[in-house]
Amino acid sequence: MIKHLLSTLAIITIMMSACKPVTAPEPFGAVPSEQQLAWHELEYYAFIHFSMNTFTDQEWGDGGTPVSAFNPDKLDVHQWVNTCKDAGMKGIMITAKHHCGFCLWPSAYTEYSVKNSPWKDGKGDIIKELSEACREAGLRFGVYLSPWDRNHAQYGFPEYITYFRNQLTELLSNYGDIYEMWFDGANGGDGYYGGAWEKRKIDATTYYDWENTWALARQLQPNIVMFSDGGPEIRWCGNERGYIGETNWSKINKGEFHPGVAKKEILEHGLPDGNAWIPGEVDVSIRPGWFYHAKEDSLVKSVDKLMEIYYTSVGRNGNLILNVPVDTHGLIHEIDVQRLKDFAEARRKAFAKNLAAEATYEATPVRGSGYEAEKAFDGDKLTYWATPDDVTSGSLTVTLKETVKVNKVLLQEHIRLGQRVRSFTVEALVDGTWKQVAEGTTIGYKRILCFPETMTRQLRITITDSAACPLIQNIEIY
Ligand code: FUL
Repeated sequence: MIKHLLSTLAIITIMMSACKPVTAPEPFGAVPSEQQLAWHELEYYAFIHFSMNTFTDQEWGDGGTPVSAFNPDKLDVHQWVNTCKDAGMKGIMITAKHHCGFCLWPSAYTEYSVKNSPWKDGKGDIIKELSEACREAGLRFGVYLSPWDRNHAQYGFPEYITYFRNQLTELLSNYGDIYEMWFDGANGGDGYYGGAWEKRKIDATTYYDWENTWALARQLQPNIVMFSDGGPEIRWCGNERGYIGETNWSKINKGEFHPGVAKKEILEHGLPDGNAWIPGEVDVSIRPGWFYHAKEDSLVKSVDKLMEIYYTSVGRNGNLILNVPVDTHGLIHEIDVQRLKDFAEARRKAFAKNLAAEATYEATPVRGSGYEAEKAFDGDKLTYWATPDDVTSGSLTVTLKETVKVNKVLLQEHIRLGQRVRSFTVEALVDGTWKQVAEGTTIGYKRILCFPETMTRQLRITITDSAACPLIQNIEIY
């Protein structure tokens, strides 16, 4: 009887420990906001540079060109939107005002805008047309408002800040949802300045009183994310050539940088222990310049170059904002339209079949029930393979349906709880031995590693070091 009771007790104890709920991992370090998470998922969107510069064949207009020069004869925002949508882009960011100060919307605060141009007899509003066309097509809409204004008479004086905020208020109040606001770092220098034709210097750390400008933007658009060299939500990648660091943490220290004042090295790589989630955005143009120049028609980047850029931006935990200029007709040039299509097709081919979708998986160690290897393949953004709290390394093996050629692995961390992985390797089982085919440092929102084509049926991904227990949300193999 006692023996029976003891064995029953033992069974109950075993059952109880097996049912012990596995606790969820705690967030680690700085984590993204809901708005930043939504921004990460956009991955790839368009920059459109269009302004007075388009008509003067310049990159930086001095602000003194008469408004009469702005006169596109076939402007069609639907052509822009369709081009970007067909290209697989998720949104459009437009230069509402570039450094020359010319406004693509009829601002009430300046005469230097479309309202005094011959285009549509001064009745047009590009920001209105484009924001509506984007909304209809399901694309996000973003706005670039240059802090530097080479046209405005009061640039460099306190009055200009009021002007700048008035314009920001117009843009963020009258055109629906704005997903991202772009504040460029180019600041001060010579210009027209209402006819003064002089050089105006400002202190970029104090002049704009950014904290209050950002607060105003947030009040008008609670879901907005703001880009500049130092955030506050999205940071520059430190170059305009289409790449972010191979090691790329989505964190830097809050308040350390200002638009126009930042260390490129830190922008390129982020900081493993940065105190704020401020991920990097890679801005690059499909042509050498940001604005349209007929002489660059033969210099549109090749599909190979664009693919390289894709892997060194989206493939390295950075969003890609690819610029396509609008020409003097008010259209995206046909060469660029075709190139964007071909680039989309090349991506479609490169990622045609996720071989990991039909596979079996095994991981060690596993945190417990609900955190198994399978969770990295279920397409659910809220589930992931995790190790126990005190374990900062682990391996996951994928067995494919059959032996095939593979050359790419795509990994995603569950960044909702912070970025953790410091290093990892990818091995393939070739003729019975494990052969390392790739290695990497950070993962973050998304990491894509390309390696020479390898015939294999089994791949092993090993997280070799992580700042806290690794949480792997998604793995794809191509
Ligand atoms: C730079 C600007 O000066 C360029 O003209 C362009 O707008 C680019 C995206 O940012 O800093």
